[in-house]
Amino acid sequence: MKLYWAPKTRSMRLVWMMEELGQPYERVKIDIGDEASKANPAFRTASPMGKVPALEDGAVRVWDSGAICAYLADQYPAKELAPPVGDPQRAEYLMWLMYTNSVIEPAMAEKFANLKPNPSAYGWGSWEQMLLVLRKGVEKGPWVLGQRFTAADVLLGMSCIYMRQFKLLGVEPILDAYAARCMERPALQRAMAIEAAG
Ligand SMILES: N[C@@H](CCC(=O)N[C@@H](CS)C(=O)NCC(=O)O)C(=O)O
Repeated sequence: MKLYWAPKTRSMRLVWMMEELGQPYERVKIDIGDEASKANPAFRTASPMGKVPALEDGAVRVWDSGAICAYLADQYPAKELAPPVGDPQRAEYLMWLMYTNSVIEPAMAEKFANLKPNPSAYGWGSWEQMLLVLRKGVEKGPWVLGQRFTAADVLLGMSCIYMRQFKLLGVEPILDAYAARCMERPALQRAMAIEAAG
């Protein structure tokens, strides 16, 4: 497998995911500030928008951190990073797997842009609604599905870590405790070392 990535980007989700999977893979660094680097044809086949992360796996080309996490978790069922089809927790897993890219990220954009909240019209609800639902989801723990750590935690955990780093959060003991549990995972620690090494 080949992962197109760049440090300090959403690629971190996939570096963590790869470390959880423990499968051999190659990282190909893309300089997202450099059009020539982004023009790499193999990269653009995997990522038509020129965004990282993107993945090559045999004949498969896939981009978007949520889609890649979903793909990998299903592709390597032995790693138990997704409840399989037919499992009673599958639907809840899918809902949380989508939550980062379909709710948290647009809500973060609302916050950054200081948009007037319009929760019944905006698909992500609002920044406040997003936090309320996320807190309820991770409160009991240790993971969003309870005892089972899944790819959904990779996406949600990175979101909690980044929202804190971006100084978007006030006092958030539940989200901070969840992020701290994520930070204890050896796979995330390895991913952070990889990112720090650039
Ligand atoms: N929905 C995508 C967003 C990816 C994305 O926007 N990546 C940014 C870096 S964090 C990027 O590659 N930007 C470069 C560009 O758009 O030119 C995902 O979650 O993977």
